[in-house]
Amino acid sequence: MTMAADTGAGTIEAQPHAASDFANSVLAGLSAPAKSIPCRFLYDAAGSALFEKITELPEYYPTRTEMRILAERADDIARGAAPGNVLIEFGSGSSLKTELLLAQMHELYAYVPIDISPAALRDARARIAKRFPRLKVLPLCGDFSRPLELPAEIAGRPRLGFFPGSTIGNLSEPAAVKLLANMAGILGSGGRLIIGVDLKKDVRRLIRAYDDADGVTAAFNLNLLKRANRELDADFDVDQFDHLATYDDRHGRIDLYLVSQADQTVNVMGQAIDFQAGERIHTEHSHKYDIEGFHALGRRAGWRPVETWTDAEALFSVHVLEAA
Ligand code: SAH
Ligand code: AVI
Repeated sequence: MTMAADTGAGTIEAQPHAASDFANSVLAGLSAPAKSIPCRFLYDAAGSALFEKITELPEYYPTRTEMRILAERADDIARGAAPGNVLIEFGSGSSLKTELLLAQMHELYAYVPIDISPAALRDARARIAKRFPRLKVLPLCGDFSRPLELPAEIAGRPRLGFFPGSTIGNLSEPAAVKLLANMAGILGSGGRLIIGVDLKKDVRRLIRAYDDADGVTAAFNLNLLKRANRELDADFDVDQFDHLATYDDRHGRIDLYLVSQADQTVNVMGQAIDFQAGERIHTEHSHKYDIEGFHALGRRAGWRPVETWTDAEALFSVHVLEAA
């Protein structure tokens, strides 16, 4: 269960079970025949900071393209937020995109950013509170894929959801349908969700976005092993692993891996894990959709597409969905 971590100016801490979730997930994921670590663990304080650097890379088109679409459509989007509504954002990170909407959404009752990264929430809250001093900001630190305990203060208030960044693409299709269906439950019948979705495109362009020339995405991926060393008493030699981004045409997704450069044994919490040279740890899916495919996904989760906007190059899409 996700706990209300903060009301206003209080502290924002990781959930009590976050440490054991990381330990259990790494041990289970590295003991399986095909090794993997869930991508939600990419976002400790260092990972969140590296993600912000990714968003500024010339190769990483999604952030600036979505920002442009949101800036152009902010008036239309804001019309869906009546005075007294609550804006709930899933995987809010820096909340930079949200500022574009908040500037046009007057008299919201509250803004509830939900994120697994306490560091990202702390920075975002400070900035939002400074720019919008009259807005009630109620951050929630936790995993949006698990049951959420929303702040009691927003009970009974109409809600609007915001899920930008194509974070939906980081979930497998069944998990994405489940999450979207949960969001429909949270936002209520007739509730609306504004969601950003990355689109299928030239594979070379996609690969470049996930394997940039400066190695920032590599550092973001490898930080997972550094985090295990910091938090799980592991002894990964990070120089003995390489970042790899591939495109899986059948599933329409980028896959990130960490590839062992040698036969080696790593200790994690006293458990020895063997790697063969060339063996991979899967660390992230990033699904790319076409408009129809995403609408079909939304419908399976109980959502009706209301509006869809893309940029001139059709790199990225922003949708307004309504809970059926
Ligand atoms: N919305 C921002 C950030 C996207 S990065 C943007 O569009 O730029 C993805 C964000 O989702 C990160 O801040 C990460 O910490 C958060 N996140 C990833 N998995 C999560 C999970 N399972 N539960 C809650 N937050 C999660
Ligand atoms: C947050 N998420 C949508 C990013 C993506 O594009 O899949 C995470 C990321 N991974 C590597 N670069 C960016």
